[in-house]
Amino acid sequence: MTETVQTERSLILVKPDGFRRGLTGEVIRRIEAKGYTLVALAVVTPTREQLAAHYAEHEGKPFYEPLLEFMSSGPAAALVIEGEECIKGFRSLAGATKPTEAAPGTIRGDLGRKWSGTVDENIVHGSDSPESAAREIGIWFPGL
Ligand code: RTP
Ligand code: MG
Repeated sequence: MTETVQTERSLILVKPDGFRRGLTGEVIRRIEAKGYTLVALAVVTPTREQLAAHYAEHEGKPFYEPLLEFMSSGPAAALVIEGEECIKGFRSLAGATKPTEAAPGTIRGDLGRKWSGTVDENIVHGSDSPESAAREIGIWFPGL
């Protein structure tokens, strides 16, 4: 049986730690090298409202407030990418949530480490499902 390969979109953030460290270009290089297309790209200073919407699933968890503080600590880059199964594919490029557990070869494994604080500063975010992608694209690129 042949499998249908989905062309889909994903919302990517180069988080404030990655942006601050000048890693935006490296993240984009890896996305393009994988064969995904850039559909939208912006430098954003996340507002509390955007972050509360983006991370609504984590409200009430112990790391929620530190996470919002970290995510509003400076500018970030927001991207919409497109490609076959790019949601799952980008999360493979990103690696495991904790930089210390992410495999070498991944963005977090190659470039992330423990800097400070209570949340994992892990350079990138990528949508985890088509539903999340549609919701998150609406938060960062309304009208796209
Ligand atoms: P993301 O949503 O940012 O792409 O990351 P993820 O799916 O790999 O991880 P998730 O469980 O959704 O958590 C969101 C972000 O919160 C921070 N976090 N820190 N215990 C901790 O220190 C902790 N747990 C979560 C990370 O920045 C994580 O990416
Ligand atoms: Mg997540």
